[in-house]
Amino acid sequence: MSNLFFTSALLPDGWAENVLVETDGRGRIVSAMPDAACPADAERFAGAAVAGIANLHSHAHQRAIAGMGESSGEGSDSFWSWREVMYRALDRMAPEDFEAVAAQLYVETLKAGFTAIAEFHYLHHDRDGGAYADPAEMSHRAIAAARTAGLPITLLPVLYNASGFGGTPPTAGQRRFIHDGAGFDRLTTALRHSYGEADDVQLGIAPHSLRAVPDGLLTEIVAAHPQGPIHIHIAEQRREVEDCVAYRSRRPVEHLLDTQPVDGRWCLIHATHMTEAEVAGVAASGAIAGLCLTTEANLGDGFFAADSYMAQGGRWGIGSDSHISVSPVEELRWLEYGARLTSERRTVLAGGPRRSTARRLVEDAQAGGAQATGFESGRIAAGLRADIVVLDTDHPLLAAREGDALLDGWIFAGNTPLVRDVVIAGRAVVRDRRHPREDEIADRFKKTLGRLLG
Ligand code: NGQ
Ligand code: ZN
Repeated sequence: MSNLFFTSALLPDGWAENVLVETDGRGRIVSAMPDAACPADAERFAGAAVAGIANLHSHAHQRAIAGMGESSGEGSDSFWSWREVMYRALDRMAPEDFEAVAAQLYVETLKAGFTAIAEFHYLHHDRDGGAYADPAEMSHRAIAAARTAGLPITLLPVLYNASGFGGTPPTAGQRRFIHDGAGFDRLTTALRHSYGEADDVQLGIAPHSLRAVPDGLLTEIVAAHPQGPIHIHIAEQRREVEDCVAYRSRRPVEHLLDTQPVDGRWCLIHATHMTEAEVAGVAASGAIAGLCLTTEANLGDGFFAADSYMAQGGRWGIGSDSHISVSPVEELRWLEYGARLTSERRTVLAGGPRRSTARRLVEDAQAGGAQATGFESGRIAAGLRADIVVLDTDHPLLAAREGDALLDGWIFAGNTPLVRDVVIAGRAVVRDRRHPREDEIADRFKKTLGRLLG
């Protein structure tokens, strides 16, 4: 049992002051009482508390190459050539290197105000493509890194089986990713055995894409995993949409909706290229659209039909994917700005007159992130996890703001990170913008990159 006291907090029915949050031994909220006195034994946070947002799409290993594919004419001019740069960086990455990179990323993730991460994990095998003595070695490393940082993790072991539609064989650069159905089943069984009961770990599955998983195999693994989130990359680049149409005479989202039981367990990553009928189909399915604005911008993917999808009640969340940027502010700001730039209007995603744009974006991303990760979180309410971020209301960027104006200031104004404290399962893991292990973790990360890339 522990008590947390926030001078202001966004509760499910609105802003409240002097909120006392009681948590139980597992870090769940027992009660959230406004207008309370601060008991002597409570941990006090001066600032605006909001439920954390889950980062619903991560490839942790790509943190090692953030910003490295930005020179023209060096093989990094398209999504597909960027992918070759990324594959090459994996040639030398050993398990301890991966863990060091992931730990750095996960500390950055927490400090930015994300309170969980879904790791879409496909770096399974040794450098020569052979299985490790423990085939779950790299999955254990991801979870160890998340535990070092104190970040709840949804591990999504990826099934990667082919390099393109029609089951074309994997390329040499993909050798560390590949499983058949039986190997994938052994991995997910081992992970369930190790982490099935853990409070800080959720397990799901991730068929990599319709390109990388033939239809029959996709149907098999969906049937074999009746619980937990299912994430898939769906329609990021026009070329993959064209390849899908050439192979199946159908677009990827259309094909998925027709052939799989897409519902609230599913998260469609990069539902970038959709027709209006596909937008309506995904919105009606209850699935989450996993939006990764900064990566999609960085890789030149295209812009998601946010206005239409949200107007139809579509559910969505955000992820930092390649980690070119790790910030809910940037993801949400780019989402609204993309909608403004393409529609030539303002407050496009506010959801109606006289509403705060950031309030709408933050609340949708909280709910979508919770659904996509499987963690019971996303609101400061009894029964849910006490995963909470506190905004620094003393900062000049938030001066004279209250209520929703604080969220609008956080998401749209300036470039200073305004998340001051982060609470995970009722305990502060970031205090005054510092993580207690950040120096040690950053040192290890820098040494690792020196070895990998030097
Ligand atoms: C990935 N990343 O799996 O890391 C992909 C690139 C692919 C993004 N799609 C590789 N952003 O899709 O084949
Ligand atoms: Zn991805």
